[in-house]
Amino acid sequence: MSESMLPLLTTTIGCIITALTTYFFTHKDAKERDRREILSLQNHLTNANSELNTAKETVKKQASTIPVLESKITNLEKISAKYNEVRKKLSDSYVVRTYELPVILLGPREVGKTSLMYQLHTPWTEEIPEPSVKHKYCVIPIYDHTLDYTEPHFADTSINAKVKAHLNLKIHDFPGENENQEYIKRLVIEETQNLRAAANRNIGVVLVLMFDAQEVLTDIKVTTNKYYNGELFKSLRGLVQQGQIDIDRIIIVFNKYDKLKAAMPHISDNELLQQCVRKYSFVFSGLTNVCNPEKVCEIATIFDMENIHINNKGASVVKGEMARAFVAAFIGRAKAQEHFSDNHVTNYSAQHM
Ligand SMILES: Nc1nc2c(ncn2[C@@H]2O[C@H](COP(=O)(O)OP(=O)(O)OP(=O)(O)O)[C@@H](O)[C@H]2O)c(=O)[nH]1
Ligand SMILES: [Mg+2]
Repeated sequence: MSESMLPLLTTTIGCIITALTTYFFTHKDAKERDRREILSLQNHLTNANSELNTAKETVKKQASTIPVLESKITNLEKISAKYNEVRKKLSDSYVVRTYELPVILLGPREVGKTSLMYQLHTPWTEEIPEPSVKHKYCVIPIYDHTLDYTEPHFADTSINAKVKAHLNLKIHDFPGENENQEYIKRLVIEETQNLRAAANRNIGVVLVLMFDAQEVLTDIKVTTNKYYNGELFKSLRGLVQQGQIDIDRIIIVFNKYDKLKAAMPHISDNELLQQCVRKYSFVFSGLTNVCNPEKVCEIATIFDMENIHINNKGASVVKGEMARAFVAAFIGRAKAQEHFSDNHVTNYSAQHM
């Protein structure tokens, strides 16, 4: 080899070494990258396998709950069908509202207050009432009526049901002594408040003023005078004016008419009734402004329990007079009139008011 070829050879060998070195290092980097990539892929594969296993587990578990869920759905469908049935029945049923009209029987001893209560409450009884010793009351149904509006049903307030009103009389009976009048006064105030709260209609308490018609034949008894000049009657007008009580009807009852008629058989019933009214005019003049005179009526009655089968008069008429205005507040005046006619009473006593 000539000397001139030596640099060429050296250069050539240098190039080869450089190429080999470059190849060696480049190849080494690629291998490292591949190794890292393989490691990363292995990690991904492990994670994916683990996720797959978890998913398989979940699917397995869920598959086992499907029959339970299906059975639950079936049960819920049954309950839903039942609930719909109950809803239908509830909406076809009624909400019952009970309204009570307070009626206060007033009068001195032995005029027949308890006898009237018996005739309204237990007309079949032959028991002779004992003189009363304390306040008693009884409830008498008079009319049932379906109102023309609906109310939420108490069993499910999302359902509206028709309202059936049960109308009752609540009849209060007291011993005929004056010392009961303070209590009666408080009761009338309380009953007025109850009535205003419950019925929300223009209704007031009914007072029944009872007399022993035999007194027409004699002087009025001291006890009768004392009773009707008592505390209650003095304060009635004031209570009405203060708005503490509402009086809707005053029924004047001349009881023991059998005794009066037996003593004056030739005088007409109407004339006897007017004699009674005149006899007690001092009571009626004291009732001015207690209640509208048109709402006052009188009737002669016989409530003798001893001879109830052959000798009784007026209990059902008195009941009708107690009930009419109350029932009218729910079904209207004309309809109430059909059920409780007012042809059997007069109102002569209003002339003295
Ligand atoms: N003959 C007759 N007797 C009657 C009549 N009404 C009631 N009596 C009798 O009169 C008496 C008194 O009747 P009660 O009903 O107890 O009178 P009351 O007003 O409740 O009397 P007290 O409870 O004492 O305040 C009883 O013996 C009754 O049988 C009637 O119309 N005619
Ligand atoms: Mg009594």
